[in-house]
Amino acid sequence: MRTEDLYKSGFVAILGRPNSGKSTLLNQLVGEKISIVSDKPQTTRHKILGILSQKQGQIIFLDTPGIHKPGHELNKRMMRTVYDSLEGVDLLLVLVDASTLFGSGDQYVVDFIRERELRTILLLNKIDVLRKDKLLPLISLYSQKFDFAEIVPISALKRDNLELLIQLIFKYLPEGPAFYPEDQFTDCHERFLVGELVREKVLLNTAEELPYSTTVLVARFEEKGELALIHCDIYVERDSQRKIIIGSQGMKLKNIGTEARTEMESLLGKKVYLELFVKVKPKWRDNPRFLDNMSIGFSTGARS
Ligand SMILES: Nc1nc2c(ncn2[C@@H]2O[C@H](COP(=O)(O)OP(=O)(O)OP(=O)(O)O)[C@@H](O)[C@H]2O)c(=O)[nH]1
Ligand SMILES: [Mg+2]
Repeated sequence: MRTEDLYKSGFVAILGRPNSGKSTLLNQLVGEKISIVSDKPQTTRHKILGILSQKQGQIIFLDTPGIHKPGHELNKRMMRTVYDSLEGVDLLLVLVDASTLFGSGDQYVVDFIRERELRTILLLNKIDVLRKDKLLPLISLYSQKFDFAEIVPISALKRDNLELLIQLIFKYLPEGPAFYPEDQFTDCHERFLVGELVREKVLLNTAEELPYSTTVLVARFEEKGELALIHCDIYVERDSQRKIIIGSQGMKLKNIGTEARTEMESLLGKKVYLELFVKVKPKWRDNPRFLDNMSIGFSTGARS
């Protein structure tokens, strides 16, 4: 039997700086919206699993928080999640935002992967917004820094080169069984995913420090036939932030609610009655019990 005829499977972690496009890539590879995406760094706080089942085999992707120097306890836990995600993986995908200049944050990522002894594919992402003449110098810069198994320019957003990437990943995966049923695309609970959708809509509707200071707890998730009753508490650190999220005459919160509800309805395939409350919890980012409650720092969002 030829090696390309074998059924292959394995775990593939997606790593990189915040905002490099990891969650966009996970969603595009799996073909489902699993991991939330925003233009604000440090959007992903958990390990998020996405499963791609094809005729050749099954790839289990792990989206991770962006690699950054941690300040708050929240960030330390996010980085712990990155380390935990590497355990037992067969392959690493390291994403860089090729549309920005190489800087100290990128060097930090290179040093991070140098310390691991894992086979790594480098993905130069966002080539849709990159001048063509910038690509070759970047490839040569990175190839001097680390012995990557492959270097592939992609656009996660436009799906450029993603089919090629999937074939390359299969090339490096071992023969093995399917770890999940073929129709399953994540192990995250719906309860976790709806909370993330609310957080995504808050991120997309706010700026500056708010995205970092916001978190969401799903207080109620009840399915009654064709209806889902969902109640989420949005937590911020200061009353001024609470006012920003609510907005003038409650308009911003209403908008956040409408956007989140629409996506929840397509996720759950039923009507959603959504209630949102905004609460103040000073310094929650350094509160271990509160972080435990949100399963931040545990190995998977599936726990929520
Ligand atoms: N132009 C362009 N934008 C992209 C591409 N991939 C991702 N983006 C944008 O980059 C921003 C960050 O994307 P995410 O997928 O949230 O990035 P991330 O690496 O998961 O970020 P963190 O979770 O914060 O670590 C979003 O605004 C995406 O739309 C791409 O290929 N091209
Ligand atoms: Mg992300």
